[in-house]
Amino acid sequence: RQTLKIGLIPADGIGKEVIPAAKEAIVALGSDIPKPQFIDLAAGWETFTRTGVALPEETVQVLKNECDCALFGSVSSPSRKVIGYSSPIVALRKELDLYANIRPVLSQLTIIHKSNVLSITDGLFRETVRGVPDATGKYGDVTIAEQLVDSAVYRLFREPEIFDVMVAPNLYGDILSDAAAALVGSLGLIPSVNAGDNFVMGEPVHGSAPDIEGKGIANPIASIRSAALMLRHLGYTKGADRLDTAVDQVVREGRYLTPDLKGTSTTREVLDAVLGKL
Ligand code: NAD
Ligand code: K
Ligand code: MN
Repeated sequence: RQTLKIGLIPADGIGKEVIPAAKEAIVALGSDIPKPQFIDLAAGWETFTRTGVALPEETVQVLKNECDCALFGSVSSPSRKVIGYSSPIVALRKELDLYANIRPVLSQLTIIHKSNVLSITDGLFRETVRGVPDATGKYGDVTIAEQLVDSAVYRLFREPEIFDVMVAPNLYGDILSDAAAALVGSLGLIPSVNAGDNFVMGEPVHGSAPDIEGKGIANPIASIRSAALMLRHLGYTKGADRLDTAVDQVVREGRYLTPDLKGTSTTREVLDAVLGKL
């Protein structure tokens, strides 16, 4: 591959601030990845108010036919029912067959040394996960355990080290991953990828953060890490490692942190610190 075509869908709110930051970090990787070519694509609440559709057909077609991968920011979905509106991120996951949303929550402190899989007892979901391993309850060196969702939140806060990997249906995973983000310091740190067999889309776990929108203080790290996850998924390990290492160094040094991590730096300053490490 000579070029890497990356669809950029910042969507709403701080998505417009953190996705451009991730773009700069990708550009800084130079020859460690194929030459990136970015394609700006529309989606979200603002797009809906402007055009009447939250996910324009053009966005879907360009992603399907022209892009190797994509980065999605965050949508400001209204809490009330708005006729004609439905969440574009949910629609995109369906359109691109991105059946898994993978959300690694790492803390600089916990050493992971054993694999557990949490399965919520949701009938089909549970049985499907249970159906994967052999009769010994093992799959390779993965041991499968179960925990009900309410007590899972309780145990996640009391003894987070007992969990290595949690698999859960959308709603439970969504709640547990925001809770896990609090444990490690901030939602602004946590990346995800929406992955299928044919496409991958990086996306910070957080939303459009209307409370800090436009202030230039959104933490760009979740988006930079989402770019790293996306690159790793495509096999560009060196580029992904460089992004992760640069971010780790900046967080560990603690000199340039946004207010969600009790720092006083701006998005730009944190990004510049990361670019400096790259
Ligand atoms: P949120 O994730 O936007 O914000 C929760 C809190 O975390 C806020 O205090 C916010 O300031 C803080 N925060 C989040 N990201 C941050 C960052 N990068 N840097 C610093 N602080 C950060 O959740 P919310 O307030 O419940 O939702 C706001 C909007 O986002 C809603 O319209 C919701 O529908 C939407 N949303 C979209 C997605 C998505 O696009 N997949 C995900 C979650 C929420
Ligand atoms: K998001
Ligand atoms: Mn969420």
